[in-house]
Amino acid sequence: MITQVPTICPYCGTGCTVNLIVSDGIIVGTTPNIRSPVNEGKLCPKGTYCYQFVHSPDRLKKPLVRKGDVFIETDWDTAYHIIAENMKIYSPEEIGVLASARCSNEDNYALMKFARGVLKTNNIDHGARQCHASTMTGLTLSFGMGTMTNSIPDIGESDCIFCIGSNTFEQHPLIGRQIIRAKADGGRFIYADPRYTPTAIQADLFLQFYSGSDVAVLNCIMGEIIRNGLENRKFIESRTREYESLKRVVLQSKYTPQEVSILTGVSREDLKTAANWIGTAKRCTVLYAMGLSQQSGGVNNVRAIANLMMLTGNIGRPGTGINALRGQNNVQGACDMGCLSDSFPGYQPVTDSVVHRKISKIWKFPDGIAPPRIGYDILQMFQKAMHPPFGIKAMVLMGENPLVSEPDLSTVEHGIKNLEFLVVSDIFFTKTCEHADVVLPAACYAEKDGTVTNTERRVQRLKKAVDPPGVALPDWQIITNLASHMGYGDQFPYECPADIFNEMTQVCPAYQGITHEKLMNPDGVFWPCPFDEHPGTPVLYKERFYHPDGKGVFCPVEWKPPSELPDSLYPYRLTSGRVIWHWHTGTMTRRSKNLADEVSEAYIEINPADAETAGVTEGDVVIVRSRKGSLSCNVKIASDIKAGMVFMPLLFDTALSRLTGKPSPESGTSEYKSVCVAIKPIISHDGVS
Ligand SMILES: Nc1nc2c(c(=O)[nH]1)N[C@H]1C(S)=C(S)[C@@H](COP(=O)(O)OP(=O)(O)OC[C@H]3O[C@@H](n4cnc5c(=O)[nH]c(N)nc54)[C@H](O)[C@@H]3O)O[C@H]1N2
Ligand SMILES: Nc1nc2c(c(=O)[nH]1)N[C@H]1C(S)=C(S)[C@@H](COP(=O)(O)OP(=O)(O)OC[C@H]3O[C@@H](n4cnc5c(=O)[nH]c(N)nc54)[C@H](O)[C@@H]3O)O[C@H]1N2
Ligand code: SF4
Ligand SMILES: [Mo]
Repeated sequence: MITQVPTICPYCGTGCTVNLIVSDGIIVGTTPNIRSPVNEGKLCPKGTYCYQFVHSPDRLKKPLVRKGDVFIETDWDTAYHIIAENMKIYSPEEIGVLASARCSNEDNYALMKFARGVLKTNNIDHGARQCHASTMTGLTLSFGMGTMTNSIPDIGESDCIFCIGSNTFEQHPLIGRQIIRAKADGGRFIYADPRYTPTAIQADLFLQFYSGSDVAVLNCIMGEIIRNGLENRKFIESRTREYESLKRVVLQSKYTPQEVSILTGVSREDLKTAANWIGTAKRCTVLYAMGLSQQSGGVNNVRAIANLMMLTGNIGRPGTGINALRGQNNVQGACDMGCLSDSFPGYQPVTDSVVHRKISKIWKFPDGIAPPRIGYDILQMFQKAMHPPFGIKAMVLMGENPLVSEPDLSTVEHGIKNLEFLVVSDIFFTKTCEHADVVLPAACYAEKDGTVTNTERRVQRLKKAVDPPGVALPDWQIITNLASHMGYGDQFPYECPADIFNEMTQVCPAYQGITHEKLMNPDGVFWPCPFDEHPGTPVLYKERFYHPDGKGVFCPVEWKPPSELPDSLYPYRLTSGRVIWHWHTGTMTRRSKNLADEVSEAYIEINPADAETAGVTEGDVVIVRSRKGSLSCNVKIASDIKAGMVFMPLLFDTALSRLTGKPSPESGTSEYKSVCVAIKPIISHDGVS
């Protein structure tokens, strides 16, 4: 029998609905869902082929335990017993937990409660730290909250889209479609990026600048808007504070188009045109992603964007706003669920005694929960693991592959090797699993029910299409069973994801009015949805910001050079990112034939002139060396990249993160987008070394 199960694509934060076509318990294909307001009957290649890894023969099927240097298969009870016995050995300060932007809200809520209630620790975090942490910090300072302000369909309503540091057409293709919609209605599209990406092809105005010069460009645009009287005085007066301080900074002579043009490589005319288009638009919207946030000055970049949109009054209406495009399918949800070292669900601070009391009362742990003290974030956990005997000694990881994706890899490697006990739950045996003591087989997206929250804060339902392989279980169920083994069955009475969701809505005010039943509607529900009759909130800040006085706060920022600048030893600026065909550490896309056929090896993209200087040609194998480490890969010559810059995708086990350095102290995010490197040929494409 053939059935069609509509569920949510497991890749990016766009959250498209994909119909999985199931024949006799096997997914044989997909069709795009026509009813979804997000993708309206379209899918990108990853969505189209998102079924191909599900039945891969090397899915994890049974729990594995380490015996010396080998893993042996075991049953669930033995695995739970080993974990429970080991967890008893360590104090709460010695345990770290990583949740997952790849897992459902229910999986993440269960793990968060397990960390705080069973293990009594706030040492819980996840990969969002390397992603939009700068956004959360920056936008919270400006607006009081750190999320995307508007909806995806809303972007198509804009008459000027300013996209900076987001390669939307490759990384959020179905959001890219909204840019085409806006353009078809006469909207203008400004694109700012160091590379001429597939997104740049659509631009009406392309600002190609050196990475790390965003604040200079943004301050220059704001200065021009003010000099030409295009600021929105009414909005500034009625909705914001601290405007005079912004004015003082952006009107300095160092931010005039003439000066900024020299610094960034963008022409004076183009800077002026950008200011004019943004300043005169009726509805201007910003799209941004890792190009802004993955820099040591990421928080300042985000504040500058917030300043620009308040200056022009482009907040709180359809077609306007700041659309900080979330990356992973459920990174928004994992943050909302409180998988952060400093907050309970709904960004309620762990240090707030009223919240602490309220949640303790709902959870009813007889021996209390983690004290109201901020825990370690993901990188602190690995750093602490490097310093036995006082640091982190045991970790539980769900759906994270830090040995490929974390920055400053030598610290992470060292930390993981030092751990006395490591549990990893994944759908495949990853590089990180190699260091585990227990590996748990998880059900993937297509094998479980639950909910996920996409980049627009739209909560949608995941629907089970097929059974998991072997004895694999959904993560929420693994955690529930483990909690029972550890004596907390009463606190984890869940029989299905809806039980968890219902409890979560009592703990998380922004989700309070959402139910699994309401989510039967294919439109989903946007949070905040604080009570039953509430329709949800697609557009934030219509009347007030989330600061207690309701005002948005201008936070002027000065441009600072990136933490490293090229010199004669390391002459190129390396930026890393993604390509449309693959997903991060590649565990899923490299097992999808149609995607792997497109790109199957790591490479470095280099401008033809730089290639000549470096003495390399297409297909050569080169050593790429930074101040932190080195790796080897193939050369791809590309005129799309600015001279002086090189690009690598992060999807292969080349451990690109060997090259990247320490994270920013403000947000914990690393400078992935600008690392200085040297390039040396080792084997030319004709085999001569
Ligand atoms: N196909 C695919 N899609 C994905 C992912 C994937 O792995 N594969 N991952 C998802 C995730 S988790 C995320 S976070 C998003 C990321 O989505 P994006 O942020 O769109 O992707 P990136 O390739 O990391 O970087 C975006 C752009 O930043 C530019 N850039 C580099 N340096 C600078 C700079 O200094 N300033 C500016 N303004 N731009 C700069 C790069 O040239 C690049 O074009 O993608 C999501 N979507
Ligand atoms: N150099 C460089 N490094 C980067 C970046 C960059 O731009 N440059 N970007 C950073 C960013 S933005 C991000 S978001 C991170 C991503 O880094 P990660 O989150 O570590 O990478 P992923 O490959 O998305 O996968 C996490 C793991 O989840 C597993 N998984 C998938 N579904 C499930 C499930 O249902 N249950 C369980 N238990 N496991 C599951 C996958 O098999 C995979 O092993 O990488 C960061 N690292
Ligand atoms: S745009 Fe994102 S959510 Fe939509 S199909 Fe592509 S990868 Fe999946
Ligand atoms: Mo991300």
